[in-house]
Amino acid sequence: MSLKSKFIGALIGSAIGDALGAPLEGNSMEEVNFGGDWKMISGRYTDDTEMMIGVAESLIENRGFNGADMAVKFIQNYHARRGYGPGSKEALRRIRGGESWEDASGKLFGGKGSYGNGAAMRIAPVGIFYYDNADKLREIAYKSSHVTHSHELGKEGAALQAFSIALAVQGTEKEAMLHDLKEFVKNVIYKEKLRKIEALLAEEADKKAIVFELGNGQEAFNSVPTAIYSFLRFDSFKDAVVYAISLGGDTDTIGAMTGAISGAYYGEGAIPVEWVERLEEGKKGRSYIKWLGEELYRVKFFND
Ligand code: AR6
Ligand code: MG
Repeated sequence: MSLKSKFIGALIGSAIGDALGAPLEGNSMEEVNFGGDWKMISGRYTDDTEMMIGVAESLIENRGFNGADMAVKFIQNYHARRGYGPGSKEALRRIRGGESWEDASGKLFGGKGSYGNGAAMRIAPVGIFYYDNADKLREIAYKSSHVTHSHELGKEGAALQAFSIALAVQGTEKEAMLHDLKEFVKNVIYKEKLRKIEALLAEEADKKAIVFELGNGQEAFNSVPTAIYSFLRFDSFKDAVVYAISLGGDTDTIGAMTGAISGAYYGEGAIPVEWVERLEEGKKGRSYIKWLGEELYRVKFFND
């Protein structure tokens, strides 16, 4: 499968998971009770995709990372109705008010910074653009997180999600992926979650156990591991994303993360057409998101 199809698959996959999960956000696992075929209800994406678009635009325009510009992209693209987390909203408000992108995020949550999943949910462009350089990927994952999320756990969650996408682009065998992720990750909370993923895969655990052990919440450490698990457990884009959303909780974001890894692994062609066709179109809709994937590919390999 072509690398280009993987680049596009990661971005479209992320948006699809977001739009599929969005109408169910905040429902418990029991409430997300679905039967038969999974339908995309409105096709509208949320803040996850709006911010992912900003990350991609900034990487393309700057041929790499530029924090001040990335902050500007987030602010320009911002629509309150997309449902931003309170931390991200506050960081962007501060930057718009004149604080530097280096300083703003550190003021949140009593000076601890956010460990919400908002940095990891938008990281797909970093995962594909730096898929062949783990050190650079970590550096840019941390820096791009820092615009809104300065807590170590928020940054490490974004780096872990980005590296999962990178391994998926590389076509790493699923059996080898957990090993590589464990080697990569630095924080003990994530190390422990990866150990749990391994144990849960071995025992084909039920959904209750997954939610209990891995989480389905708005914190990066309660969502990134769940997305990795959902990807690893199934053999198709569709099954992985439907499963991730069926766990309830932060469905749009865990859907987006699972969709990004799965899209990078299986490629654009593996994403159900009926979902892609339902994804919103318009100025920054599905055609634009696909174009961003093509541009990231062009900038990376042809540098023009
Ligand atoms: N201390 C306590 N709670 C925290 C901390 C902290 N240091 N950091 C985060 N939280 P936020 P996001 C909790 O607000 O990550 C949207 O629906 C706190 O409850 O930075 O950008 C997206 O689609 C906080 O409100 O937002 C995502 O699903 C929450 O984590 C979701 O929101 C999220 O952190 C996350 O967006
Ligand atoms: Mg959202």
